[in-house]
Amino acid sequence: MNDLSPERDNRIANLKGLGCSRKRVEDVRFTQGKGNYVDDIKMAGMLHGDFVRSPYAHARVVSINTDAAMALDGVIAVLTAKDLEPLGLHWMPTLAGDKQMVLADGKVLFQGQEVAYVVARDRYVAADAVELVEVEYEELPVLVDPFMALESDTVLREDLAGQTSGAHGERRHPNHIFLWEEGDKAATEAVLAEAEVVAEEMIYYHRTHPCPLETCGCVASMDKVNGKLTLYGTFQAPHVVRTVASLLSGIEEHNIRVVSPDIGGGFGNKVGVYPGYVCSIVASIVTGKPVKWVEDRMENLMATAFARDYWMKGRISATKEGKITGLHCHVTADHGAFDACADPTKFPAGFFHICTGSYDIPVAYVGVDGVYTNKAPGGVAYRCSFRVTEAAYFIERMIERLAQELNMDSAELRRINFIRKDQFPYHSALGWEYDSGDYHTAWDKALAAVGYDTLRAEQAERVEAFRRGETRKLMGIGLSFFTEIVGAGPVKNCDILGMGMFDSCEIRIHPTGSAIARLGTISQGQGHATTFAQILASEIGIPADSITIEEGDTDTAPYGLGTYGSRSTPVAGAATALAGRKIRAKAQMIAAYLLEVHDNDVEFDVDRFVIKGAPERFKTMKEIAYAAYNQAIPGLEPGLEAVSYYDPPNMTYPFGAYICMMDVDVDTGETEVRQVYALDDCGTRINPMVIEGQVHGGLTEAFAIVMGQEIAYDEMGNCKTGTLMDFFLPTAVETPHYTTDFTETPSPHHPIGAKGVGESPNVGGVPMFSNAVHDAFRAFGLKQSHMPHDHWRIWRIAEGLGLHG
Ligand code: MCN
Ligand code: CUM
Repeated sequence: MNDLSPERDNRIANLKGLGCSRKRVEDVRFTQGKGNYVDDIKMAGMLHGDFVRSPYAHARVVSINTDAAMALDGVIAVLTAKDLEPLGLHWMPTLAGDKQMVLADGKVLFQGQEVAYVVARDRYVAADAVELVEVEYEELPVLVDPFMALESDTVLREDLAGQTSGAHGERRHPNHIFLWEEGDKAATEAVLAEAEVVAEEMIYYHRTHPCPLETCGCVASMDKVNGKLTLYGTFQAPHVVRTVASLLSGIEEHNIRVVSPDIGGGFGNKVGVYPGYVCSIVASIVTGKPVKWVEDRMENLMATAFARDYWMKGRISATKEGKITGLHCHVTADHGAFDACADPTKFPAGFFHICTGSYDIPVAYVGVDGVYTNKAPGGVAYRCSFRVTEAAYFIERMIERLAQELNMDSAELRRINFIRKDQFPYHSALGWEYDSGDYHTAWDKALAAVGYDTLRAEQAERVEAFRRGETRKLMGIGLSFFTEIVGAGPVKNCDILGMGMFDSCEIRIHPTGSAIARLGTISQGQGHATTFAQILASEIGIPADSITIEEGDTDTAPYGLGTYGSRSTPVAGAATALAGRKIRAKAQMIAAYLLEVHDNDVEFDVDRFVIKGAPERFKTMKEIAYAAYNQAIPGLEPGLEAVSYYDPPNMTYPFGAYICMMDVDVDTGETEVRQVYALDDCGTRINPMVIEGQVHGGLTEAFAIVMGQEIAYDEMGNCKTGTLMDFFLPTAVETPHYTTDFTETPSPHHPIGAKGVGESPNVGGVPMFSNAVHDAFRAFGLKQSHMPHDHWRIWRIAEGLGLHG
């Protein structure tokens, strides 16, 4: 029999387990237009909701007249704050410990704010009725600049009048939300005061937006007979939505079913709770009919979770030889009208205090002031790992600035300051414990791969040629080395609205040896159905092709905190491996019984248990699965299933070395990215092809952010970038070509050594592209220019440096 069985290598290949570039199983339906997105959901008698939104950024709502709208044929209801108030639902809690208006209560605080909710027979009637709602506004002074907001007499949040403290401590001004500090301020100041060299810079990471192709939406369906509420929606964290919906509505949690169907990209935009969800639930409860709400593109860009908007003032010090001695950072964080950032509760600035980056910095301090302005709320979202993108941009710009002050090569400056391999686990000055890393190896590999010295020589020649008047194009080399922090998080210090940030996996093996596994996470395009089956395949010896992965239905999936912060692999992935090991432990007992030996006399081998020393005697997992259902095994229950809830002991710290080369036309401001090299280390790699796809996507988003994407406001608080005409979303035409590479430094605490990767390319990509632009002008003295580096702004840099003659 053994002779007929495939070779061990074939058996391993057959599993399509860890390390296999298995094709994405979900693409079969996606590429054929057979996905099932929220807007594909159609229910009998379904009604449609649409919002009346504020044209003003700050105004008092004098009156709302809904008569004409109600008179329109097909309009069922028009909800205003007055209707929600008796239910206590005209305001809702935010993830950041603040509260947010569901519908305008007395005034509006940003353009596009929800004022009234129209429910109608179809989407078209709803849109027409929105036009018929008459709202009288009285304009108020607008604050779009966070620095001015902190000086102004204009109070934005009248509901907080007189409250001198909020969810994160003291508020020193009516428009101030919190001051959050980490590190040793006095020691840092002392080091800076005595330093041989200091670089000082204000670095702005502009406001941008995740802009998933599918906008946010939901269908709420209240079954009044059975008292059950079903909510389909674009939720990155369906269980949390269920808990919040229960707490807000008073409906018991077992009577609420939240389903995230296919999601067309999340990127953090779909973590928060939006007024549309609350209004749709209320409308369904009131009408007894299913109610659908799906945003259009303008609504998505103008009113749902933005990203960044961090003003980061930095000072970094070093010895004359370039050894960094201290880092000081103060951030003015523009949170918009409500503090609706999606962060673990205890971290109002997310994990921004990873801003010491990949460097061994002995002493550091960071302080973040959160500020209210007349802009859309949200914050954090957009492939960010909770403000790590801001942190990485900050430190990687500061490194470049320091290199300038030292008149030193910035690749070398990085090298002499990297945390060394033997320093891991490394304790950073701002309180993190980096699990593992080997930065020097990654950096050397990257520099060699791009031919760094040759590039620098070419660049120097170009500068000379430019000075001689032989070319109008400069060349920038963009360097970036990042350390990510993903896998939130240990329950001891990470929670969302009080729910500890564990995650889960439940596995059920069927009698014929195939399986279903359900997880507390939810894919939005990351390929979980493909990759989680691979983890299991290697753990339990059942081919990935025989394992269904199901996520997103709270009636069936075990409780989990969802997918964001690249936490799925570090947390749910670990739960999957451990649930698999429970299956294997029981399978071992079954195998031993079948083989009539002691449990300890059998061992797992790829897809079977063999007798130690006699591998020709074995039971395959398929045979074991069947036995679990048809044999009476003394001391064992029938069946083969397991569940694991995993509380990670620490985050994981992926890292990477990114380098790009860019030509910059001094006269037109146009740029051309000639080469991008991205080396990622995300520990054990589950699916190299999926990882590459994640890196390509994240780099493209980074490219977009750096080269043109922004949510811009005028001084009246009008959002100037509410359409894809104005908001840069790169297509294949603009997107550069990427070369990816890797090193593999496993996480010591993760069951399979895997770290997250989904957000890394954005974290590392933004400093890379921006540093390239800055580097092109370094020879001419450019210190700092704010993103986005669109053609106009680059032209202005050249103009400012006197390069236009
Ligand atoms: N992976 C792997 N080996 C590793 C690490 C990850 O094969 N060592 C695989 C995973 O199995 C998974 C994918 O890479 O299929 C991403 O894993 P992970 O880094 O754990 O991230 P999450 O699954 O938690 O996804 C979240 C992350 C975030 S926070 C944003 S934002 C983002 C991103 O994923 N949004 C995305 N990538 C996205 N990709 C798509 N297509 N759509 C989005 O909305
Ligand atoms: Cu911050 S964007 Mo992702 O965490 O969903």
